[in-house]
Parts: sequence; structure tokens; C-alpha cells
Amino acid sequence: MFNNKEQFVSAYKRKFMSMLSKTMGEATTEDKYVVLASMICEEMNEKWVITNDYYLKTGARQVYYFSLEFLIGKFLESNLLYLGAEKICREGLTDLNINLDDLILCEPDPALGNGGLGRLAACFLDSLASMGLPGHGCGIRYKYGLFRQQIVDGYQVELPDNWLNQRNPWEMRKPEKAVIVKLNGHIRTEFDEDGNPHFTHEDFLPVLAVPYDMPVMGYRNKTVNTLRLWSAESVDNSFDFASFSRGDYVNAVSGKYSVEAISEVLYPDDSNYTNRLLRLKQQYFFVSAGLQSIVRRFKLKQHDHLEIFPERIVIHINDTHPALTVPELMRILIDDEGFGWEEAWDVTTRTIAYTNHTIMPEALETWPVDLFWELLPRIYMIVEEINRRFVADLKKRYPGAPEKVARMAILGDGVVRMANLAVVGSFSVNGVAAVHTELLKNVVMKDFYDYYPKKFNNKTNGITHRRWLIKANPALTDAVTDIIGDKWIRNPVEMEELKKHAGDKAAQKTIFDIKRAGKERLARYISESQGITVDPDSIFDVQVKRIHAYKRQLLNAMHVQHLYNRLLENPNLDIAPRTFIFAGKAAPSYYYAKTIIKYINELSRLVDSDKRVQDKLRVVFLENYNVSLAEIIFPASDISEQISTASKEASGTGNMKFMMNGAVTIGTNDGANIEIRQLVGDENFVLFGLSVDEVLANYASGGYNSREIYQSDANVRKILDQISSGALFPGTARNDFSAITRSLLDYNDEFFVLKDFDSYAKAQQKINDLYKKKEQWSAMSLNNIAMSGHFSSDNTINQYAKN
Ligand code: 26Q
Repeated sequence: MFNNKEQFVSAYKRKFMSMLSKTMGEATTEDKYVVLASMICEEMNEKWVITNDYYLKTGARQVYYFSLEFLIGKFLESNLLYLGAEKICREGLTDLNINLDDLILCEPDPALGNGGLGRLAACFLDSLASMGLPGHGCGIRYKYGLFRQQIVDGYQVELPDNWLNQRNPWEMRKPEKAVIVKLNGHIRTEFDEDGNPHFTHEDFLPVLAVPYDMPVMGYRNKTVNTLRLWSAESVDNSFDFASFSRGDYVNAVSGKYSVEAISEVLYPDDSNYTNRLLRLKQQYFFVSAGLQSIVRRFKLKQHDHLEIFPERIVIHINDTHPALTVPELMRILIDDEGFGWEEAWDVTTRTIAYTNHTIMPEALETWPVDLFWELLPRIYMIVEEINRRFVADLKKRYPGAPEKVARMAILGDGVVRMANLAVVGSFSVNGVAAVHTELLKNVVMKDFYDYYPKKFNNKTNGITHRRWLIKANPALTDAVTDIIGDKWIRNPVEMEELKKHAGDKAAQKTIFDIKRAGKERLARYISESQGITVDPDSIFDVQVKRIHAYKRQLLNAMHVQHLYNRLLENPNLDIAPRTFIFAGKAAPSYYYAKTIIKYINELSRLVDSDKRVQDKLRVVFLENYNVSLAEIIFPASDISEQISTASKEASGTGNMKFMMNGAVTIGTNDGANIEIRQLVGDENFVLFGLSVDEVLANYASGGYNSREIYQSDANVRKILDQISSGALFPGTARNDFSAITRSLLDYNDEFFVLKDFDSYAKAQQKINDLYKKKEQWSAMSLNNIAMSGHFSSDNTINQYAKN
């Protein structure tokens, strides 16, 4: 469409006129952004159509990634990059007196996910498209994404994320592809002459599911895949005319709102399961809509032989949130397509693959039977039958072990166990890092592993090097290409070549200077957005992720307080100046996590206002961590804090983004940290803390008493006493931090913060010493970058595809 600047300028002017009835002078930045974005969409549309057509013709097996979350990040800049059109656009816009960066900034960042699980889905879509593979996303078009976080007086305050109040040029509404999802009501069973049952769903609440398609562009190739997000609308004729004519307008319209509430807002909890009816509605809503549209398209475009469905379609479920895929596909095959049970079960269990993302048993999803049954009467019947048959098989296999059978059942204790449903109904179950998969097999899902050993497998997570390196860090991208050529862009494992240059002084200097420039950029952002000055010559020590007890932001913060204490005791203490950077959101109902945020902010205030330590210590809590902010943070980080209690973090993916941008990890032997350390070697990773086995042994024996550490470790005692007396934090109510001290002392420190404290402090001391040797540090940094290609999500996707 535009091969040069002049063509672009005239196309832009034309598009501007056809979209907006204003002059350029009257246009807002947002207007100008929407015009450019629409041009990019048109550029993609042709490829989009061709891609779909191509997939149809080849009959390739298509994967649909079902996920309640897609944390995709902004589109404009990455689509320009992927098209290779940034230069022409930037220059053309300059001629029109428009600054491309302003347009990029004004795009809202779609926050349709909470954290790791949602961002993983986005990385996978990026890899699928960039590798030219037929893979699409299916989810919900939330009107409100994850809340925006503000910090007021040190506390987190949540604001709505109304990302659709601007026009969204990246989506295409497809009303002709809408489907009906049925909720509530009851099931009438009739028998035909042969005695076969037929089920009719009566008096249900119809919900219209309308798809909005977003193009997912591959990196400089011909592929454009689809992210299909469903929006809930009331069916036109559900408007209650009877109430309306009685003059009860409000009642007539309120039914509409209760239906539309389904796609209103993303639940802001990650891992802490809440049994909210609306959440279950969301799950069924998008699963049913997605499956109906896939089956419909399959019948229409491909074959009427649904028996070969599994040869052409894989449905991948992102955790148990879409586990209703199992009974819903059964329902469609049996009730709508006339399949018998065995046939339908065979098709279903060859179609679905399940990824587990969490180890903590208390976080496994369950739904109370009464609530489930009332909302989804037909689905409940099917779950009951799946359970009945499964339990019968179990009893045959384990005649003398009723407890085992009861544990493995899908229904029990008055709830539906979604993980059990997902395992039974899928052909593959995977964990997201080697250690996580081992824990699934040997601890959390041991019974199932014994029963279905072949189903279980590992797929270590990955991140797209296109967004997290090429887009986020163009300077480093160019440097890598200068040093080893550009083959790594298509085949990221080839970044390993960099290792040969880790000892090279010139390469070390380049890396150091690029990092320094990244830190300046972040420093500028911090000063502009929060009015805080930080020194880009200090070490940037960064922990950014959701706030959680098991992720142990507390350990990091307590260590900062420890450094503060040491500096007061010895003002000449020889430490390299450090800026501790934190960011992350707490679930709104997670009181403990919110307390941690307040504590970090009070530490920040303490350190900031104390002249004695100002040159050496800084603490910043950055507001509203999201994908866009992450893209600025990773290139600016020296140290990556990956300090979860061993065994708790399934994988982690931030750890990989830091590594790819040259940060050195201080971390526990947990999740993918273990694989990072194996790849880069001991000397390029700073390890501390209990191992998985030690943690598990401690839990098993109750062998750890946190009060003993409090008694025996003077450093720890001092920190905790300062926290509970409130002496250091005059701006804080005295009991503000009691949740912290109680968890550590009264509840025996479930996450081993005190137990690991000493080991952590020593590891931090080691980092301090290493950083002073500038060249050695840069060599470590280079080694980390070199091995990071192994964590490209392209590799993960390759393994999924192979299996
Ligand atoms: C469930 C029910 C009700 C409300 C919310 C939820 C819910 C929502 C999100 C439960 C869990 C999540 C998200 C979990 C998550 O992000 N897990 C992370 O997944 C990453 C990708 O695999 C891993 O790297 C992380 O280790 C894991 O914590």
C-alpha cells in the first residue's frame, strides 16, 4: 500500500478525510492515532483473508488457545515493526507535522489479563503467527480490563480501566457470526421409539455472544492469525415488552444489563479462587461460544465428518478456567450432532489439551455443585455422567482403595473439581517448567500420573523475543546483530554465539553503555511520572510482578531495611549505590499483599528523607505495572529478583525477560529459574535459599520454627521490632503492618522469609561485590543474553507442535 514516504503521506491524508470530518488542525492526537491504526489494519486485512484461506486449503490441524486472559499490550508500534513499516510512517508523519511517538503513547494498553498466565497466552499467539502456524486465540472482550493502580499515601487504590472508551481500531465486530449461549432453565428428557433419550433445554436465559476479531500479525511474514474475543449482549427479543408497557422501564432494561455484565470486567484475582457466579458464567459463556463457532465452521467449510475433528482441531485450555470445554464439546456432539456417548467421548478426549499453571493445592479451582447445577443444568448432567463412568473405571482398577477413588473423582465434597475434569477430559496435561511438571507428577497430581502416565509432559514457558527484545530494546537488538549477524532473529537459540564474545572488552563496553542508556530512559520515566529522581549510575535492582506472599516481595523489602540499618551503623559502609525498584498490583481483596505495598512505600519514604543514606540507597514503587511499563523496565534492569519460596512459582516468565535484556538473576531454585541457572551456569546466576526438597521436607516435618530465627538472628529481630514498633514509619498507624509480623511470627512464616533471610542477604552482598567489577559484570550480562534464546516462546511452541 505504501512503498515510500510520498505514497504514505497521500494515503494518510485520504484516510484522514474519509474517517474524520475535520481538518488536521482540529484533530486530536487520538484522531491521528486512529487514522494510522486503521491504515495498518487495512494493510493487514488482505493477508488476513489469504491466511485463513490458506489454512482451509491445506487442511492443517489448527490450534485454538482458550484463555480467559490475553495480556497483549499495545498494537501500533509492534504491528509497524512486524510489517517493517515504521521508518516510512515515521518520516511521512513528520512531513505532516505529526510525531509518531505521540500516537504510540496515546494508544490504551489492553489489560485483558492479570499477569503471567495472560501474558503467556499473548506470547504464544505472537510465536504462532511469526512461525506461520495456524493458531488462534479465543477469549472474552472485557469492557474493563485489569484495574489501573494508583498509590495514594502509600496505599493501593483501584481505578476502572475503561480501555474501550476510545475507538478500538484493531478489532472487527462480526455480528453475523454471533451465537446463542444458554444459561439456567431446566432440561426435559424424552425417549424415542428405540428408548434413546433426547434432551431439551427449556426456559433458559439466552445470551448473545458476539465475536470481535483482532488480527495477530506474524513478524515480517505473510501470516495473520486471529484473536477472537466474545462480547455478551442481550438477544433483541429478550427485551421485556410486558414490563415496558406496564411502564416498568427499569425492569424491562435490567435483564439486558445482567446479561451484558458477563463480559463487563476481568476478575482481578490471580490464583486466589473466588466462587463467584459471574466468573462461572464468564467461563461457560466464552467456552460455549468458542466451541459453537469452531464446530459450525468445521461443518461448513471442511467436512461433515465430525469424527475427524481431532485430526483437524486442537483446543488448548489455559489452566482450568476453560475446563468446561470438556462437557460443552460433549453436549454439542451428543445433543446437537447426534453422537453416542462413547463416540463423543473419544472425539472430545482427543481434541483437548490442558496446561496447569499452579502448584498450590488451595489454588485449584472448584465450584459448588448447587451453583453449577442451577446455572448449567445440562452441563451438570454431562459432568455427572463423565464422573460416573470415570469412578466406575477407578473402582475396577483400585478395588481396595476407596479414598483414592474419592480423591480422584470429579465430583466430591459438594463441588466440581475442575482440574480433575480437565485431566480426565484431555489427551495431554503439561506443567510449565521442569520442576513444576515433576511436582505435578509426583505430588499434586500423583494419583492421576499413576493412572495416566502418558498424558503428563513438560513444556517450559517462553517469551517472545520479538516484543521483549527486538521491540523493547532496539539498541541491544542492533548490538547483538552487529556482533553475531541477524540469524538469531529467526532462530533465537543462535544467540548462543554471543557467548564467544562475552570476554571481549568492546562487546562488554557496548553492553554496559546500552544498559546505561536504558537506565537513563527509565530514570526519565520515573521522574516524569512520579517526580522522583534516581541515579542511573546506581545498580537498578528490580522486582516487578503481582504482589503475593509466595513471591516474597517482603524478603526484598526487609533486606532494604537491613541495608538501611547497616548504613546507619556504619556510614562508611562500602556498598555500590542501589536503586530498588518495585512494581506490581495486588488483588483488591488481598489485604496482606496490599500491606506489603504500603510497607514498601513507607520504606521508600524513609530512605528518601534520610540524608545519611540518600547517596547509596533508593526505593521506588512504580505505579500501575503493565505491559507498556514492563517494556521500559526490563531493558533498564541490572538485577532480576526471582525470589519465590522454592516449589511455589510454577515457572515465572519475567525472569526470562530480564535475562534476555542482560540482567543477572538473584534467585531461588524454583520454576524456570532452575533451567536459567543450568543454561547460564553457576557463575552467571546468584543462587540463594532453600531448595524445593528442603521446603517440602520442612512442611512435612513442621521442622521450622520462625521464632527461633527471630531469637537467634539479631538482624532479623531488629527489622521486625522496627516494623512492629512503628518507630521507623511515623506516617503509619501503629498496627498497619501487623499482618506482616503476625504472618512471620504467629503463623510460623509459611513462605520461609525468615529462614531464607540470611542466605539472601549474603547473596545480595555477593552481587554488590560482583557489580564493582564492571567488566566481569558485563560478561555475566552477555552470558545471560546469549542463553536467553532458549526461552523464546518459539521453542515452546515448537515443542507443543511436535507433541
Ligand atoms: C481463578 C478463579 C477466579 C478468579 C481468578 C482466577 C485466576 C486468575 C488468574 C487464577 C489464576 C490466575 C493466574 C495464574 C497465573 O498467572 N499463574 C502463573 O502462570 C505463569 C505462566 O505459566 C507462570 O509463569 C507463573 O509461575 C504462574 O504463577
